[in-house]
Amino acid sequence: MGEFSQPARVADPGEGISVEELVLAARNHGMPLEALRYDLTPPGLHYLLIHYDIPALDTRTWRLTVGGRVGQPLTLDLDQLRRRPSKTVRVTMECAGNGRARLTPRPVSQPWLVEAVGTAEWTGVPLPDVLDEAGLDPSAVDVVFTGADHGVERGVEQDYQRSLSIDDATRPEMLLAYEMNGTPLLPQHGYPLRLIAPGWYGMAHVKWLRDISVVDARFTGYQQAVAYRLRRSADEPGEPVTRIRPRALLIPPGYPDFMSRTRIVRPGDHLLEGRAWSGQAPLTAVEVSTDGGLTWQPATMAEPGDHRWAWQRFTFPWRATPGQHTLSARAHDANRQTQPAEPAWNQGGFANNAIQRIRAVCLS
Ligand SMILES: Nc1nc2c(c(=O)[nH]1)N[C@H]1C(S)=C(S)[C@@H](COP(=O)(O)O)O[C@H]1N2
Ligand SMILES: [Mo]
Repeated sequence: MGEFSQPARVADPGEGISVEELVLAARNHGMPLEALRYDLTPPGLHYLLIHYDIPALDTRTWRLTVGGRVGQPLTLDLDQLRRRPSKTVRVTMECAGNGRARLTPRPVSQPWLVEAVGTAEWTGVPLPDVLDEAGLDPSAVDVVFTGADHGVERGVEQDYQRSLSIDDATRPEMLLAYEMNGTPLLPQHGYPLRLIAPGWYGMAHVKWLRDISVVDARFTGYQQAVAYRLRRSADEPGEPVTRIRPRALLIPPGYPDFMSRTRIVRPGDHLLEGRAWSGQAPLTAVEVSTDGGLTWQPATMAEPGDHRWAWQRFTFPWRATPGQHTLSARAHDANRQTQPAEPAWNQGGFANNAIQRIRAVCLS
């Protein structure tokens, strides 16, 4: 693997956030944590991650092509997609780089803390229906999704492309979405069409989708084989980043200090509230700690209802006493996975689901 096909650079010891990282952070905003109070993230508060530029697509000329190892290649315009049977799925999406800026050493890329998350209702055509109509050839191995955006990453010029295996691509929840929360996709969220891969980290949900190609060998594009891998060093192939690890986040209680973001709370009873999710298995429990992780107690969780792929609200009554407090929550899922106190480091800074710590000062 050449020098330029390496994943992200790692910051030197003590190297602060650079102007390059600030340029990314100013384009790609997170969800303010107080927006955890909504089941559906209000428009504009959902996080954003855009590798290159937002393409300007005109639906008079835009088409989705479906080809490769299929019996019947398809070319579909937006009206043809909209006339098909549709489905709406509520999905919590999280960037695989969420938590990256807390790693030491820091992988140099979009410097997320914990806020690269949001929940929306996506409406569109089930992907398996479209693949079924095109007719998968017995030689089919992967399905490759290509966006209309184009750029250079670590010296490799590319269209944004990701793949799913045939088994993953034909799951019933996979969606070609043209609406977010009941209105056409906004330009920044992939207008006119994007893939929605419920349960997967954000990179799989290809925006500005223009082509679906079925291929007869494992796809080795940059975003699949180079970028989104869990590796300890730059010269190992690593494991692919796939589904979202369990995570719980609390709405920071009280009110913030402008610069330090320390929370100020009044003495007495508070109802702590947050949301928790896992893309790997249904949640089984959420616990809260108000003493910096020494002791944990179960939170009360709302039922998921029909929304297997969306976060779940939890609450925890807390009596604040004067002094300093560190508040945390952690999620457990049915795969017996939970969250670590300290992040497991990897080269790209992916899938860091270490437990959130909120500093609160209770004034007497
Ligand atoms: N075509 C294209 N699709 C893309 C991206 C991109 O840069 N180009 N970014 C991916 C990443 S890394 C994430 S986290 C999600 C973010 O989706 P959102 O901006 O709608 O929240 O989109 C994914 N889909
Ligand atoms: Mo991402």
